[in-house]
Amino acid sequence: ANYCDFFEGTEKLLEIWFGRRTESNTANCDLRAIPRSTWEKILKIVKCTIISFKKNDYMDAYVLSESSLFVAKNRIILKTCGSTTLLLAVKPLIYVVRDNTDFDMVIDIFYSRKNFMRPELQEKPHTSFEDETEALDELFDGSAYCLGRINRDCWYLYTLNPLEDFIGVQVPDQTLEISFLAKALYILNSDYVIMQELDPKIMKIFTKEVCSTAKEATQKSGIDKLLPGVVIDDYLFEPCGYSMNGLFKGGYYVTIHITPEPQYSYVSFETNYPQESYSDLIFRLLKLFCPGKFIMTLFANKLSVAAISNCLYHKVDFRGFNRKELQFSHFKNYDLTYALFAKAPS
Ligand code: PUT
Repeated sequence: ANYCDFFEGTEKLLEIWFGRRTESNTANCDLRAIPRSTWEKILKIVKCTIISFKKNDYMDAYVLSESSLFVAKNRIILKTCGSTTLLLAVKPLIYVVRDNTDFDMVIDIFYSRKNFMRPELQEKPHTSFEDETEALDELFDGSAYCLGRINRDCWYLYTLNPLEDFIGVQVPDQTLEISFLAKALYILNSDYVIMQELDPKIMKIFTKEVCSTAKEATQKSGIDKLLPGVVIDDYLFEPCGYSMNGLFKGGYYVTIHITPEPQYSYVSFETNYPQESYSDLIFRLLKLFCPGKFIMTLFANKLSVAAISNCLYHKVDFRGFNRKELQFSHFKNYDLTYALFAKAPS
């Protein structure tokens, strides 16, 4: 990662589920059969590298030079920040899956990201969501959406278009994603803008100036106590920046990425850990990072215990934050809540 003048912490996120049209030949239906050297080739196209690896019985988890890769039996989650070119790797990835496994269909696909802080620094096809959509449309029959305000903070999603015979993901599944951000404070009658950063004292923890190891940063910040039973693989970048992958029994993961520089501080949190309500977890995350604002999205399918959670966000009150936006979408297999909260003026 390059931390000179600016770094785009905002990630591109791709999740693809694979399946088979028939019940036969399922012996070689495990994406974890794909060797590390093949992932390295795919990641070269994305312009990032593997810097750490951990696995359990359910998932392989790679910490990358720019974020994370998770590989489960029939699902891949690739999250990359900076000026990586994630979408250039989708076609090669589909070929790799076809050549290394007996999967013969994509069950569902989700490509999503928040609007970039500096979109002009991105490379093709990430130069705009329209360009990204065009690249994905060459491979899939999908639908593209924008949630939030197209002229301010917003969140883009591309997902598979449900056809008549669309089956989709048939296991309980949920994903909570949160972006913690600084908030711009405009001074009336002037062009003067002050950024209400993510708490600078906390952000400092994720620098080599304050912590000499990733473990120290994980413990000092309290990340190790966020979710019980997690096995953590963490990395502290030189001179600053932090990534962690966490694995749980049952195929659950958590991943946190921190860009601590005050001018463009950014924290992302993501998990598929099932909860009926995520309020407690979000409270703890807010205490941990003290953002100026945050965007949360929650996907949950009908089989998920989190399905109920999707109904809660019109009621939930995160102390010290005002809910500025709330959108609820109903897709064929998943319900999605998008919400933006901003720190209440003190
Ligand atoms: N990031 C998209 C998540 C979809 C549901 N697992």
